[in-house]
Amino acid sequence: MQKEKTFVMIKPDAVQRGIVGEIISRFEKKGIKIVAMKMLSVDRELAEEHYGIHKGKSFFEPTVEYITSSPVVAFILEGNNVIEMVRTMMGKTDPQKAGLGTIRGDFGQFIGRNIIHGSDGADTAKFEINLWFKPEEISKYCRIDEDWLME
Ligand code: IDP
Ligand code: MG
Repeated sequence: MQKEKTFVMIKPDAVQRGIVGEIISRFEKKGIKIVAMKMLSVDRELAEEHYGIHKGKSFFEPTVEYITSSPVVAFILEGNNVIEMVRTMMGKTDPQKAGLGTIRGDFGQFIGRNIIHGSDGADTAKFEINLWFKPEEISKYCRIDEDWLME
């Protein structure tokens, strides 16, 4: 398994509903390492770049408005196969279809208020990490449980 980084964003609805800690806690308990984290109010330019791949689709404009409506918490997670692992932990895009036990399945009800974003592949992760973070905002360290997570 390859060590990789992924970009995750806790969306405005989850910040407003006070479940940031619970969501981050799930990643921590899974043994996934946080290597960068910040709260920020997203401007239109950043939101449009982030969702650029969806430009022209019906949900593009509402999604840009959603993401810019109130602060988000953005972070970078690092670990083995972490891109896929985080997508699995998030669940399907539509919280109604996401399984119970997933973040979207447990905390969301509507596709337009789906709690969290996570990069969907290696290229997207690279693009999004670059878009949201400067290199000096990313920490390098070992967690004390690392030896006990791996076989
Ligand atoms: P993903 O976040 O699971 O990767 P995408 O298809 O890449 O899903 O869509 C990006 C985001 O756009 C979704 O997380 C959601 O916030 C929003 N979105 C996608 N499809 C719809 C829709 O049909 N209605 C409203 N919002 C949508
Ligand atoms: Mg996506």
